[in-house]
Amino acid sequence: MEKKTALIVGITGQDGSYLADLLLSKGYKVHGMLRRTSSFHTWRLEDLHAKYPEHFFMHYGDITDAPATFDLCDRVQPDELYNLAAMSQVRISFEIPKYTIETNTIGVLNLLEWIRQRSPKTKFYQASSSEMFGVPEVDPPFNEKTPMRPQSPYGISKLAAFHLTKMYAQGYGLFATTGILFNHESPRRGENFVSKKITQGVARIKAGLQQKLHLGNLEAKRDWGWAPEFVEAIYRMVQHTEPGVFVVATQETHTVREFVQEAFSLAGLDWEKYVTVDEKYKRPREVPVLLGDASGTEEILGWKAQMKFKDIVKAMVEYDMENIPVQNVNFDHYHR
Ligand code: NAP
Ligand code: G4F
Repeated sequence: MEKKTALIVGITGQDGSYLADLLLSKGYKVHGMLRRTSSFHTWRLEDLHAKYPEHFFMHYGDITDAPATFDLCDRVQPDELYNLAAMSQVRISFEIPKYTIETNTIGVLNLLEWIRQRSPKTKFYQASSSEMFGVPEVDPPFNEKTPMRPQSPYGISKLAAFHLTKMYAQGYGLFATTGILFNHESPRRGENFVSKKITQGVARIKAGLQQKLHLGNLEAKRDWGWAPEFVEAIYRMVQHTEPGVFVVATQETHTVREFVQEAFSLAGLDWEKYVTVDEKYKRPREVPVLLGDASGTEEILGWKAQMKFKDIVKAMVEYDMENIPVQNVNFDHYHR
């Protein structure tokens, strides 16, 4: 049988890199879009060129650049197009709201338009987010039917893209599917998300390279899962017979404080000696609690989260203690 071709937009990020691993292991030809940056940032994909020289290809592009995006998609002709690209940091979205909406909403529209105009058979996946729920008028857990009330430019940009994806599926009969993923972490997590900031901070403090870890709201609760498992759920959505909306969550929630306590205790450190709360890491609007109900996804796709909170923290702390970051993770001091 002819091998399938996938285009992953956002391949250099946490999820994109795990999805590339997964699809390549299944025999896919995988193409990825790479943004031009002044420094190399392909560390998550390091060995893929060597491991899969005939199956792995990278191309420069940017989803906000419609002509270049159309040209790339025309050349690749993907059977499956996975959009994982985003300005994905919620706090920063308050500082660069226009850029956030251009990337997270208009960028998605560019991809959907390419499919509608040029390749209606291409299956499309859009990375939606539990941040879209924001502060709904109902208690958690949140599922596919929960009315959404996003609290950040990021959440709003993702909600617009979510509706566009559904509209293109329903209005034009495209296979445009979307997962509402709750937070998911791994050693490949971006450095300015709270989990990685904590585990890198622990590693540096233990090694004597850093004295303090400055954090924002310790009381926020998140439903934290394991990224490689969540990427498996994405794959199953695209293989399903029809497009839909799928919540992906562990169905457990923990505070940032619990994450901190667990990470420091794994390193034999008393967190209260090192962690300080700094107002500048708080957000103009917070989402105080996220907890998902993924029963619909379990029923339809047979997917259920396996990795538990404590095991996720442990895997991240162990990785960072073995790979001690050179840079101080409090580098985002310039936040106003
Ligand atoms: P991530 O690590 O921040 O990766 C984002 C990716 O998007 C990177 O490859 C980035 O490229 C790329 N990108 C950003 N702007 C772009 C543009 N204009 N054109 C092309 N590529 C662009 O995010 P992640 O954690 O893997 O998450 C993947 C997706 O799922 C994102 O859409 C995120 O919003 C969504 N999501 C994530 C979570 C989570 O907990 N991780 C939960 C729900 C939804 P550079 O490397 O060049 O920056
Ligand atoms: O790790 P975070 O920055 O993740 P957040 O805002 O929940 O967003 C992540 O999950 C979303 C899914 O719900 C994704 F769509 C999104 O792309 C991203 O992956 O913050 C988690 C919590 C927040 O309540 C934040 O206020 O941690 C709190 N926090 C406390 N101190 C901090 C810090 N967050 C960051 N980034 N840095 C801090 O110093």
